[in-house]
Amino acid sequence: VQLESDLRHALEHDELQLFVQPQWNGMREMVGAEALLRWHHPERGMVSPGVFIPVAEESRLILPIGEWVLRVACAWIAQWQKQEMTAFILSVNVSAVQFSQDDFVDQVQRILKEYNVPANSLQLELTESMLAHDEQDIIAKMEALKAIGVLISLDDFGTGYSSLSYLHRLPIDQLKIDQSFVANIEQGAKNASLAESIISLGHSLGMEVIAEGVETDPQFKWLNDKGCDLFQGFGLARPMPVEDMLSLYRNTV
Ligand code: G
Ligand code: G
Ligand code: MN
Ligand code: NA
Repeated sequence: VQLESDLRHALEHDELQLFVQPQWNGMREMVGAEALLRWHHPERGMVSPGVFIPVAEESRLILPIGEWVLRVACAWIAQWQKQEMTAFILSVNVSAVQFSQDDFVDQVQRILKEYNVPANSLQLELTESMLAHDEQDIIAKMEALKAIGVLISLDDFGTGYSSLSYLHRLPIDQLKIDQSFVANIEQGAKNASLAESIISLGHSLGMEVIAEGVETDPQFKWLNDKGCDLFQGFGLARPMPVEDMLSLYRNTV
């Protein structure tokens, strides 16, 4: 309860910050980033989203927080469009609580318009676990988002239970291999064959595949050799303030 009222205060007093973690292609070019929330609590210090997102979801504070995240994201994209970063894609995590709102798609469309941002520069990360809920509603919302032109990534992929026939019917642009499948991959761990299967599955469904939690060069190389399209992880770059990412971007292109 304390955390909840602190979180309400945080939202109103700019204690929330949006970090970004770069995403790279096989030629190690930075082609996008994932936006990740950070909370600088005045007493507790840095509170992880793993801790406060569940609190935000339970209290529904995730709704104003999620809207704030979308606005910050679109404001950045609008800047980048003027700075020769027109192909750069920013991915934003969407909570199941947000996505289940009747006006979610309208909200996204309204914010894109407000910031005059091309829809295909914004990617929404939905988790595989969200797919377990109202199938018709999910399909309808994803199709409405696709009609606007927004990209859809399926986060934490491989940890849920989506059936192939269901996946096939969803307009998903990208599968994000959960980091648990990437750990020790280069040592031929059991998860290596799973990661390889996810890459083939994604490609056979016409989807792009990104690996998260890439911590070492051998992991990057292994995944790249298997045809994985994009890479994200501490071994390439940690989540950082947006200014730092822009410096890194300018130094690497
Ligand atoms: O950044 P970190 O790895 O600590 O993130 C932990 C969890 O918090 C991840 O599951 C991530 O998806 C989630 N998360 C981070 N930022 C956001 C956000 O802006 N919105 C939502 N809904 N979840 C987020
Ligand atoms: O659930 P989601 O995929 O949105 O969570 C992303 C989380 O993964 C972020 O909290 C981010 O800090 C974390 N993360 C990003 N790269 C790595 C990595 O290479 N290793 C580990 N252990 N975590 C990572
Ligand atoms: Mn994510
Ligand atoms: Na994930």
